[in-house]
Amino acid sequence: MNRARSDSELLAAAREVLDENWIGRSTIPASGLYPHQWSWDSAFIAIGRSWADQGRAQAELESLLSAQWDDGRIPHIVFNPDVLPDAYFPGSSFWRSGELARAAGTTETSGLVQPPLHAQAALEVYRNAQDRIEALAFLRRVYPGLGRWHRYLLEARDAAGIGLSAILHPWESGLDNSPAWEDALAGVDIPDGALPLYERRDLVRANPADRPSDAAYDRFVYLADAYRRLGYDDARICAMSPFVIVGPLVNALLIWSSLAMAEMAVLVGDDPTPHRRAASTVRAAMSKHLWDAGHRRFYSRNLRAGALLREASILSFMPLVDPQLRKEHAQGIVSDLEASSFHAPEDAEHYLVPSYDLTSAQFDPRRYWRGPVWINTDWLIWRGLEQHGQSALAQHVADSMLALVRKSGFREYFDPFSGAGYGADRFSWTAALIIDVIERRRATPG
Ligand code: 2M8
Repeated sequence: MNRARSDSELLAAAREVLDENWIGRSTIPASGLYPHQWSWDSAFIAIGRSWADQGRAQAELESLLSAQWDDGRIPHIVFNPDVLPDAYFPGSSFWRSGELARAAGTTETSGLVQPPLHAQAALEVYRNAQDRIEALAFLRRVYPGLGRWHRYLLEARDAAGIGLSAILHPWESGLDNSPAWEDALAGVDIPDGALPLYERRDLVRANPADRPSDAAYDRFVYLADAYRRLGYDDARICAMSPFVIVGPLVNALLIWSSLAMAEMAVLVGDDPTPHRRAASTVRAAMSKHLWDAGHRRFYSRNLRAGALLREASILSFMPLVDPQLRKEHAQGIVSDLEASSFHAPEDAEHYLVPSYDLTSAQFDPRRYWRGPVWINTDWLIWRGLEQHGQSALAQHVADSMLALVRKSGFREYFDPFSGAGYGADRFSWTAALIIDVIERRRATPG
């Protein structure tokens, strides 16, 4: 049980979680369930750390970039050589990155990617830095790798040549088990004998009621294995895979991060124009291919089926992180956030923002990405709402984040009605983003 804590106590407790999860060069998401470095977790963690620990914030992003592949991809997992090989499945022996010429040096990694928050994180590390001279040197070090990362996403991952970056696996979405992928996964037939033998490690370390089903996991493993068999060749997998999706989270973060790249370009003496142009291209493509004017919502598009995946998930709200999002689009998102599908009645206990439609039969208050509140998606919505002048709703979301952590601790995710905490405990991005909420509110009292 957590007693009500002041902001200062919460800050100290959050920093303790991050320091406990520090493994000498980066921070693991949580001990037990996630004992390696995860890509977008590190971006969130660097932002949280930047307020009081510039050194570790920089190291977090630089250690991730040191595992970047020659083709520019930043792998979604960088394996920690100090834990046992079976500590997490799929481990390094599944991905076999070391056998590929394009994989980084001796560091073992996965071959998938995760949503591109990294450039925005690097810029925030610079902005919050205590030592500005060192921070500028840091930007000069990371800028070229981040530029290669964006080129990879904008070129190798533009599967349909429409200016949008595709994901090739639900693990690449960051919202792995979301019902948003259900339709597309239903189209994945596993031929007899094609599924490698495997043993789930997550069920040993977490409550099975919180985790993806076995049927979903089989598809996750089959798709990852197929990608590896093709040598992580994007052109081939984009042409052959049954799971090729362009969505609003990855592409909105690509816009936000491209605008961050433009700011960094000015700071390091490079030309910002290509980054601004990239942001505009992706924004126009999102408007054309992902916006559903009837529902006034952004959806993911299944490129294989050539259709929108009309699922009411939290993914639809992510374009708010684009500061230049069209007014009409921002208004559509705000009305959705205020409607009963994502906002329980004010008079009963509730927390914002559930990861899936509260009124849907598929809503589940505790299963991984199928309903619970997650602090990282809340944080993205909070920052997005602030950018679009929606301060009352933004404050409501930030209050929910703080209330959840005060009630249940730094958990991985939370029940949107009772606020009960589920999944891993002492979870890094929850701690990091709570630090950002408290520090930003202190820096800009309103
Ligand atoms: C979850 O994903 C991993 C696979 O990458 C898993 O389920 O084992 C997701 O919540 C993902 O967004 C997150 O980055 C990762 C580590 O926190 O866990």
